Amino acid sequence: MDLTLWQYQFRIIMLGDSTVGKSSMLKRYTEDVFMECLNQTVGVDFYVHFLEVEPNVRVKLQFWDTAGQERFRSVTRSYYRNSVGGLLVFDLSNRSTFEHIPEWHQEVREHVQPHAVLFVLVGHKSDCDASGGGERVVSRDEAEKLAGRLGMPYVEASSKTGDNIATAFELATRRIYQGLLSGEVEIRDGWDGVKSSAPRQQPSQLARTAESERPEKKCAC
Ligand SMILES: Nc1nc2c(ncn2[C@@H]2O[C@H](COP(=O)(O)OP(=O)(O)OP(=O)(O)O)[C@@H](O)[C@H]2O)c(=O)[nH]1
Ligand SMILES: [Mg+2]
Repeated sequence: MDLTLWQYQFRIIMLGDSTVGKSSMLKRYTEDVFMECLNQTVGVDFYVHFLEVEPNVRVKLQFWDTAGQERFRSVTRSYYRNSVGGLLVFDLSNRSTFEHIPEWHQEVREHVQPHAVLFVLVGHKSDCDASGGGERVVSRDEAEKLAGRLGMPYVEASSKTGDNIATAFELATRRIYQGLLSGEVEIRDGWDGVKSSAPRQQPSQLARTAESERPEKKCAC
């Protein structure tokens, strides 16, 4: 099977303060590597991964890895509008990165309205207590409460150990896919958040069609 074939393409943005580990999460997910010393992202980087969300439905995930540093904000802002999903990442051992999450969320909302980006909140560096690299200063309970208030799921993960990294990305992907099936997410002209290889067939119709009626045609990237 050609691994570059896909039925849908989702654009997903990584957001959160500098050093929370956004690039490390993507390196772990797409290359299965972890680096103690990683250059800070300059502007925006780009990663690709493929995921089968159900049998014969393959999604190409395009990730925009944004720089958390404030001086790049005008560049990273221009990527909000064409993202269908996002991971809002904070560092479990750095309280201010958690406190900034509502600001990141609000900033995106302002730029994409009247549409929405489907987010997952990630408490990252969950290894921090065990590895001695720093102590956890944000409890699971308060992070779950914030996620609930912002209307998004919450997951704790570590790029260092690999724990829950795939879960975090798959949660985001499945949330978008479910949104497509339910009609919450719609493919719009002039918007690159979601692309389909069968553009005339509405994804919400797909949910109602029998298995045999799913689009057979696949598209290369
Ligand atoms: N203990 C621990 N350290 C991590 C983890 N993930 C990343 N780090 C470290 O955190 C530092 C910052 O990671 P990056 O992935 O560059 O952070 P970033 O969010 O991409 O930062 P910007 O590009 O500046 O926005 C690096 O030194 C990593 O080695 C993790 O899961 N556990
Ligand atoms: Mg980075």
